Amino acid sequence: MNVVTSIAATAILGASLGDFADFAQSAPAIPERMIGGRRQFRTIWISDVHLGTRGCNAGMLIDFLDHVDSETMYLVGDIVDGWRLKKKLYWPVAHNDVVWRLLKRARRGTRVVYIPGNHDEVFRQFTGLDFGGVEIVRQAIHETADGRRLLVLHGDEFDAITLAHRWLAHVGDVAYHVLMALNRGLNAWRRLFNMPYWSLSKHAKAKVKKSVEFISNYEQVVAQAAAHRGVDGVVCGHIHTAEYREIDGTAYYNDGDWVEGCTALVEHFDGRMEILHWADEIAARQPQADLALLAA
Ligand SMILES: [Mn+2]
Repeated sequence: MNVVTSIAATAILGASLGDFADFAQSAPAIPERMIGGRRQFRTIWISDVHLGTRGCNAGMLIDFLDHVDSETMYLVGDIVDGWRLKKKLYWPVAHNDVVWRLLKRARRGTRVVYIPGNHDEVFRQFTGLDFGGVEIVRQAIHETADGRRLLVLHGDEFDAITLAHRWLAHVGDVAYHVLMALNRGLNAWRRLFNMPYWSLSKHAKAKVKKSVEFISNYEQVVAQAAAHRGVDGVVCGHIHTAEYREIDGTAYYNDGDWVEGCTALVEHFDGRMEILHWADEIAARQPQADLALLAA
């Protein structure tokens, strides 16, 4: 095991790998809400959580995990940010609590499939293994309730094709973290005034023509690769842009991220797919609370 792996593993487990199974039996710092009565789905896909970075909206993800349940859950990569952890260890209790909840689901009988991405590629060396009931694979084929076959992968596999120059990726990475810092500042300010979470970078990205071109190009490349594999569609993450599009007869799904958009992809029991925008779900709860207060 190399240094990065052991740092990441220690950070996640707060102990040695041998204690992995015991971790889910411990108590989370933030107690679980709504263990019964959660919204049930056949499948849930989340990715790009980036645990170990300040950009991660762990609180919102904890709220999501406490309100939903599924038969199968795919963790579609970049769950932990190994690149950032390597530079400086940032691991608040909420990040531990996310890992705790994921392991607890596996213990309670959800099939949890973890597909490491490029930021948590240190876990790719554990492909084929099972960590506390979590299967680690490089990609998966998911069959929907209505019989469609979907290729599930993180999506960094297509960077070589979609990014013409590697240095551009690095400039993008720096610009991205500046934008994320602005996003945090803005939302701390908005919270002060009781305004709901608003993603600055999501709106900035939609405005920048180059970024729009990159995203649509990426979606095309991924859908073409899926068509080539003979599947009906593809589920990926990586570019932090939740989407559902039909591209030349191939379904392209992106489950988004928990840094900017705070989204998940879900499959209902009839095979119908939906993107859940969790900031909107939380905001929609607010008026009800206010009404209850008025009624009291
Ligand atoms: Mn990625």
